[in-house]
Amino acid sequence: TATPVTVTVTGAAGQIGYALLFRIASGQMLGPDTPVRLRLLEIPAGVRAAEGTAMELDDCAFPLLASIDVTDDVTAAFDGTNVGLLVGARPRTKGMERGDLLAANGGIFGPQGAAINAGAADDVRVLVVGNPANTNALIAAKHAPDVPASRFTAMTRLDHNRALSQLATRGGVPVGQVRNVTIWGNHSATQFPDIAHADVAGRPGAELAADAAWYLDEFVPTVAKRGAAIIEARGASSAASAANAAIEHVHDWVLGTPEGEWTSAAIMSDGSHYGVPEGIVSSFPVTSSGGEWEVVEGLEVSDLARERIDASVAELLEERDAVAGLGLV
Ligand code: NAX
Repeated sequence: TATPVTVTVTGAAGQIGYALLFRIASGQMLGPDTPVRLRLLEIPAGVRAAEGTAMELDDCAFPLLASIDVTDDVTAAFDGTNVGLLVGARPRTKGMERGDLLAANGGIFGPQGAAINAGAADDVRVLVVGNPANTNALIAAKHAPDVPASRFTAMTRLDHNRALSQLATRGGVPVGQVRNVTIWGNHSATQFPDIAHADVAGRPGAELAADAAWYLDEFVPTVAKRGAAIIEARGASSAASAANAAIEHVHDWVLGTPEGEWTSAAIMSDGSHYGVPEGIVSSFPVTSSGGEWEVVEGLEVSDLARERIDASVAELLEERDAVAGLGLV
């Protein structure tokens, strides 16, 4: 049998953690032939609840689940880790300024990056889900100088899936027949969900985008503000859909994207794609093969897209400057 893969999940006692862990343990993330060792990292106040989740994981008797450890020790949590899912973060609370939020998260993602640098496996791959995800990923990467920066990513797959779903509804086609939308920029309200190159059951996305009133006044805000709409309806933020997106991000990263299809992921920009400057974690259209993301080249960027991408990138640069000012990167 295959060697188990060590998967560390932070914020394991939270609502995304609860939706995520059972799917990892059942093989949906790394495939039906790969056993997993789970490491659950929580803050001390969350350890007991994480232990409860671990009991439930035991009770599923998943054949692929080789072991479960629960800890509040960041060094132990990342020792030998192959896949790190960084879900736990400090949420913005009432009256909190952006600087406070970035500083609080720097206090989480800096030490986690350092622990990954010190102890993770050579092939470690990290997905940051906890918000502000792009900048938290940047902070973690900067604290892991010995790990290639390409191993630190942030999640825009939920935004991507939201765009696929909204586009399917508009086109009146099953969502399985929609592909190649792109989320550009930051996982925030400034993100640009681009449908110009999409395939909507054989119909070019550009055709639907030509209806600018629908595209810009309905579609784009619906995708970008879907998180708030879920909170409004459910009384709690997206959890199962976020966990699903995390599963798909890591699945595609490790096992590859399907032929002829791309997805969206926020990756470290090297400055050579679509005018996005070096040194920020920004979302691009990407494919994966051999365990490496690659930016899809040669897509035409309209004036509209240029403007929207630049605006989201400007926000990422501001966040980077703010955390640099705080000494976090
Ligand atoms: P919860 O508040 O339910 O759970 C977070 C858990 O993280 C808590 O159990 C907490 O004790 C733990 N935690 C806090 N600091 C920690 C640390 N230093 N080490 C380990 N654990 C720690 O939040 P949940 O709904 O699960 O959301 C988690 C994060 O995902 C939030 O930051 C949220 O904003 C973010 N999201 C990101 C999305 C994306 O698309 N990138 C979408 C969904 C979600 O909003």
